[in-house]
Amino acid sequence: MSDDLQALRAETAELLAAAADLRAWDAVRVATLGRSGRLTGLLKGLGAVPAEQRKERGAALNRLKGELEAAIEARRLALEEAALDARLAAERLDVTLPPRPAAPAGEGGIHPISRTFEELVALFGAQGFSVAEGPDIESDWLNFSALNIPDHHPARQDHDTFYLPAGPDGRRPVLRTHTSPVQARTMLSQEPPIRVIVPGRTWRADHDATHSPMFHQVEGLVIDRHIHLGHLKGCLIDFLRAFFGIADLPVRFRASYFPFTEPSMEVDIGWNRKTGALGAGGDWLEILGSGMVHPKVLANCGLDPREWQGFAFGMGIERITMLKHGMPDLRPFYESDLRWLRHWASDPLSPPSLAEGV
Ligand code: 2NL
Repeated sequence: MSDDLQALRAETAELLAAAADLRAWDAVRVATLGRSGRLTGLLKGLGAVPAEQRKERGAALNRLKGELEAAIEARRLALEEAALDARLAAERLDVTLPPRPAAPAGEGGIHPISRTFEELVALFGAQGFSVAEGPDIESDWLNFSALNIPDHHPARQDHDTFYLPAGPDGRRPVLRTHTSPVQARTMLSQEPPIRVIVPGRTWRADHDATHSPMFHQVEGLVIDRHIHLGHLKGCLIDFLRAFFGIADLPVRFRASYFPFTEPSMEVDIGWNRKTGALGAGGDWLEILGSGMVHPKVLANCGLDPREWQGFAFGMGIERITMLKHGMPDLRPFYESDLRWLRHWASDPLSPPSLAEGV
C-alpha cells in the first residue's frame, strides 16, 4: 500500500479513537467518506493515475475503503453502547427501597381542625353518611331564602354577612355564613334518601377573642320517609359519646328556634364548670343545634314534605375541637405559630380509626 493510503488509514484510526461522541464521530465519517472526504478525493483522482498503475491503485483504494467503512461502523456501535450504558446508570431506580419511616417529630403534622374533620368523617361514615362539599361563594337565595331565612332577618344584615359586588342579575353573592347551602344543593340535585355531612369553611363579619371572620362548621342532613326525632336523638347521642370518648356522656335536648327547622333543639353535654372536665359533672354546656327540617325548606328544595321528612344539625368545628382537647383560645388556630402547631398536631400516618376510638 502506498504511503498516502497508509497515512490516511492511520490518521482516520486516530481521529476515530479521539471522537468521544456521535457528533464527533459523524464529523470524521463525513471528512473521510463524504462527498468532499479524503478517500472520495483519492477515488476521484484515480483517472489521472498512469494506466499501468491504475489497476493496482484502484484495488488498494477499494480495500482501504472497506477497511475504513468497517472501522467507522465499529466506532459508531461502540459509542452507542457507551451512551446507553451511561443512560442506564443515570436512570437507575432501586425499586427495593423500603417505605419512608414515620416522620420524625417536627417534620409536619395534621392541624387540629383537619384532624377533627377526619374524625367527623370516620364517625358519621360509620353511621352511613357521605361527605358533600360546595363553593364558599353562594347566591343569597341558597344561603338564606331556600333555608326560610326571610329578607328582613338580622342574619342578612351587612354587619354579619360578607357581601360581594352585585352580579348581572342585580343580586349580591355572599360568602356562605353556614354550610347549609350545600345541603340545599344536595336536596335539589339528588333523590332521597339522603345522608350527608358537610364540613367546610364559613364566613361572618365578626372578629374578637371568641369569633373569627372565617371559621369551620359541620352540618348534617338526613332525608327519608318516616324520619322522626328519635332518629335525630340516637344519631347525635352516639356521635357525641364517640367523639368525646366518654361512653356515659350526659346529653340533653333543649327546645330552641332556628328558621330552617321545626321543632328545633339545642343540644347540651354534661361537664364540670369548675374543673372544665367533660362528663357527669352537674353542669350543662351547649354544643350544637339541630331539628326536624322545616317543611318550607323541603318544598324550597323540591321535596314534597308529605312524602319526605328529615333532620339536620350544625356545629362549630373550632368549638368542639377546643372542648375535646381543653384548648383555651380560638385565635392560635389561624396564627401558624410553629410551637403551637407542633404541640397540637397529630401524626399524619395515624389517621382516626373506629377500632382505636377517635
Ligand atoms: C348551629 C345550628 C343548625 C341546621 C343547622 C339545616 C340545614 C338545612 C335544613 C335544615 Cl339545608 N337545617 N341546618 C339545622 C339546625 C341547626 O346549626 O348552632 N350551628 C353552629
